[in-house]
Amino acid sequence: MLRDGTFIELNQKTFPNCHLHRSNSNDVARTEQLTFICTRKKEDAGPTNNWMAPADAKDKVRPIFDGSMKGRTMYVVPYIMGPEKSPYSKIGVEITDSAYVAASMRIMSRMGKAALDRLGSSDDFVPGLHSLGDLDPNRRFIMHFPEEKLIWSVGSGYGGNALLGKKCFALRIASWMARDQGWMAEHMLILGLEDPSGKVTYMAAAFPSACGKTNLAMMVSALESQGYRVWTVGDDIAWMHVDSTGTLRAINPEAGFFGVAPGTNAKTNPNVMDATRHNTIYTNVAMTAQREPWWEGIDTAPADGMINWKGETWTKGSGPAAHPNARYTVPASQSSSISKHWEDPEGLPISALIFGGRRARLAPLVYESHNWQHGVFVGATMASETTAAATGAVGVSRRDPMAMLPFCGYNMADYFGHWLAMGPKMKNPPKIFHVNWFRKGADGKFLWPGYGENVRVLKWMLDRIEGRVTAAETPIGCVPTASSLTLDGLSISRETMNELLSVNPADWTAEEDAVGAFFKKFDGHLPEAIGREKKALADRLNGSTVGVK
Ligand code: O2Y
Ligand code: MN
Repeated sequence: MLRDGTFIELNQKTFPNCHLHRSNSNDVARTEQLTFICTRKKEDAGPTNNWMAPADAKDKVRPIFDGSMKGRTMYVVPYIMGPEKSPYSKIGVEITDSAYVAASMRIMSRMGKAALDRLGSSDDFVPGLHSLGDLDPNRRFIMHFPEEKLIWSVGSGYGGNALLGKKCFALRIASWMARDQGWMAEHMLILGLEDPSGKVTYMAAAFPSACGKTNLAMMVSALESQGYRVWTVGDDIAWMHVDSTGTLRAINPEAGFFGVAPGTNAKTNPNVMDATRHNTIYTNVAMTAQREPWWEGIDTAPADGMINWKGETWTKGSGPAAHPNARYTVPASQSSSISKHWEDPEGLPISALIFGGRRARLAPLVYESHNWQHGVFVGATMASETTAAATGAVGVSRRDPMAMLPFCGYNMADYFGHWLAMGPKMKNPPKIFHVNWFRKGADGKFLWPGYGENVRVLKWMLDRIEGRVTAAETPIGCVPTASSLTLDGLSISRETMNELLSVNPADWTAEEDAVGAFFKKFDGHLPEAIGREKKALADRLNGSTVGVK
């Protein structure tokens, strides 16, 4: 890769075994519009997925694959998604003509001999065929065939389009398998919150892309001096099973972090800044004159002599030096926040599920759902406002149930039904919360400091789980009472806290109209329980009953 320019060597003194890869400038992010779920019946893919019939999809893509690897090296990449010894792990085999993809898969999964040894002579694996093709966006397709557990991807060498273990297998194909087999494949980070006694409580959290999942999973707690510490288990995907005792247990199917670099610094994620000092592949970042990686929002100022992500000399005013979707790929084991239990074969017991989004005006800092069914409704009605980096349009609210809109491999209404069916299988279902770190005041500034201070909200959840604090009932769920959030050491006024926790029934009634319009897409498929929860919320908003629990 160094010889043919696929990799550029970074400063080996300050960044040992770190390399820079520059992707084609038309191939810089996963492409939802070119991603298809190919099922025999269109309704099995549902109204939120692009659909193609399997035979049509293969006829369309086969000619693009034809001869595409000629003259290239073909890599056969057997890999395990999940810890090597876990009964919940699954095997994939990716065939690719990209050395960068093979090297990245080695960081992101347990790849090679471990996978072959586990597979033995079994044919129980998910095959994935990948070729860079000619990188023409008009000849780029990411095809999923969940009925035969097969992935075909051509025309892109980037991220989720090309590292087939990640979004394609661990979410789209796995969500289909999970529905059939009675488990859950979710777009969730997994973290452990340690309390002063040393007890660790595990939580899984779903946020749409660009809401800071990796930063939350790797957080340095602002309450560390009080004995509260956050341990990382995973930053993007959780596979969860109900064990024989009725406990929901989660494994992280991945072995590394494929995180977004811009905005990452010693304040937003000190753990990953340390972790990425060695053995890291950087993609589409800029490079300083000292051959060190650089991006917008890093701790150092831009300097003359930098090379931008396209390999051109960067000058002030010439645009961003790093691509906004520039990435680091780093082994999870390199983070000092990694939990000593992150590879436990049986997975970790989950006590809380958290949904979240970026809502400037609407959602309070945190609220708790009434029960599992209500929590599923909270997840199904999630939405997040777009950032400039993602779409170019700022502040447009996009509905993203359970943060799975781009990743659910089947009809999303049936997915809600699957969530509803999972609750009764659990002896003590996790409490379900919703958070919003991004609420803004009238001056347009964020009301909550975020980052390491978010541990205060996690601590409130822990106190709720343990039955130690009260909550005030609102029409949407329960919010913290004035004294139940630990705010010592934080300079935030009572008025700001009131604003952060306020629930405005008029705003929520308008939100319910938007939810209704979204649900209309699902016609006859929407589970009745979701409709009942919607009606109950409307009634509560009309009556606006408030109390203390
Ligand atoms: O643009 C890409 O290919 C990466 S998108 C991504 C990467 C890591 C974790 N999550 C995401 C996502 O979009 O949710
Ligand atoms: Mn993700």
